[in-house]
Amino acid sequence: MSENLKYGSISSAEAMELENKYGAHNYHPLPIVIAKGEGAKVWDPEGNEYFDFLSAYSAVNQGHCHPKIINALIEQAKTLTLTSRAFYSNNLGEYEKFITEFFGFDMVLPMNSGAEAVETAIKLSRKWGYEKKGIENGKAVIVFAEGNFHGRTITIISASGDPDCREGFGPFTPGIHKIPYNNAQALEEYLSAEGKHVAAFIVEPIQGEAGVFVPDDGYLKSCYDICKKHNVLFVADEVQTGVARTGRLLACDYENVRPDILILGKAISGGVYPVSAVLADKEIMLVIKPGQHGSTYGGNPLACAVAKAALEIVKDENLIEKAFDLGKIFREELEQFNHPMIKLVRGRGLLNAIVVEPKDGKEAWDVCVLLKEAGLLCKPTHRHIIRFAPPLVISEEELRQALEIIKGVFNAL
Ligand code: IF1
Repeated sequence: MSENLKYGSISSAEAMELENKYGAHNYHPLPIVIAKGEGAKVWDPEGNEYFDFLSAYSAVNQGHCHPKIINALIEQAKTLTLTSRAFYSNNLGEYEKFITEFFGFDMVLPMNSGAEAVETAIKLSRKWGYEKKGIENGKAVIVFAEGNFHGRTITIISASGDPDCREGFGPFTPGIHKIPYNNAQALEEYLSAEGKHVAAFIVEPIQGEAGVFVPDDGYLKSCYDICKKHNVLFVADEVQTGVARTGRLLACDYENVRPDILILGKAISGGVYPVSAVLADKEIMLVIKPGQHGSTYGGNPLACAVAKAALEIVKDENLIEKAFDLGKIFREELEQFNHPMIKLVRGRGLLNAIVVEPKDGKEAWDVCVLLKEAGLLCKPTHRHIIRFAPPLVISEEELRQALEIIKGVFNAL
């Protein structure tokens, strides 16, 4: 049975059968089993090699199993893993100093998943709204953009417009208002009318789930200015776009916008451990007092060691510049390729998507299956969009090889 296996002890077919039989069916994965990863590549149990053009939804920016992060994990794991926040640990403060200086904020509130960090930002915004802005008790509103994706909790899906995310999960959290994305006028109109109840506007600088939707230049800056005018917090969810992915440290940097609250997750740990963070200055962060919010694992010693190493790599290996330069090559090559099934190429840095024009019944999902067979992994979103987000450590040579695979698949269609 295991004779043909290169990695692990079960075959791809067996692994898929086990997940299907014993795991909840809350995902519909591409039929590929990953058994090993290194840099921009992954391998299945049988030893077939693939380029990873999903990077666990931009968590693995630093590449799979980056030795510096893995060493930090191992060293810390041998020493101390969890204290809870009932006590101090000897590396939390050091990490907090590091990450706040790295992103330029006074303070951080450490959590684990992206959704938890978004929840944290919502709670922080509401509390700020009552205590600092003077919103009438129980009346705080948070504004979200249509087409958003911020995670899976009840409150977060209350802000979603996606029926798959919402249906069957009500009743929903009140105090949420949705406006169209990429429309600063809509924000101005709503805040002009209702601004005195509004604590925050929470927005993705580029909408990931919506299909890597890049707003018009100036949108974020306009929204920021409108928020300032109405004393509303501008909150950026950079869980997916942050940490060099878009060719800047933060996607908000493209418009020189410094959010009042910054939400980070995914790549702050390089895909090694669930680490998320909410950053803000003191006047905002200190509205949360002891006992009012937290998490058993948030800010644990392993998380701190891993995240510090992962962020150091961003600087050490010039991942911001790499994402910017390679992203340009990627989009230019696909635009010049000029294939009738590729309607549009869009994105920033190494967060890109193509809009697929279906042909002979072949849709984005079918293209992804063919890409997988040709040695490149990616995932469709919204039926006609394919997202391409390789680890930022990918070399130019590897990127060009990947482009050949993509072009080959489209040419064969
Ligand atoms: C899944 C999408 C990506 C996020 C932003 C918060 C979170 C996410 C901007 C929550 C998570 C994920 C999770 C993943 C699919 C995925 C995704 F396609 F749904 F939109 F990345 F593009 N804010 N994004 O993108 O973070 O709690 O998951 O750590 O499987 O649901 P989390």
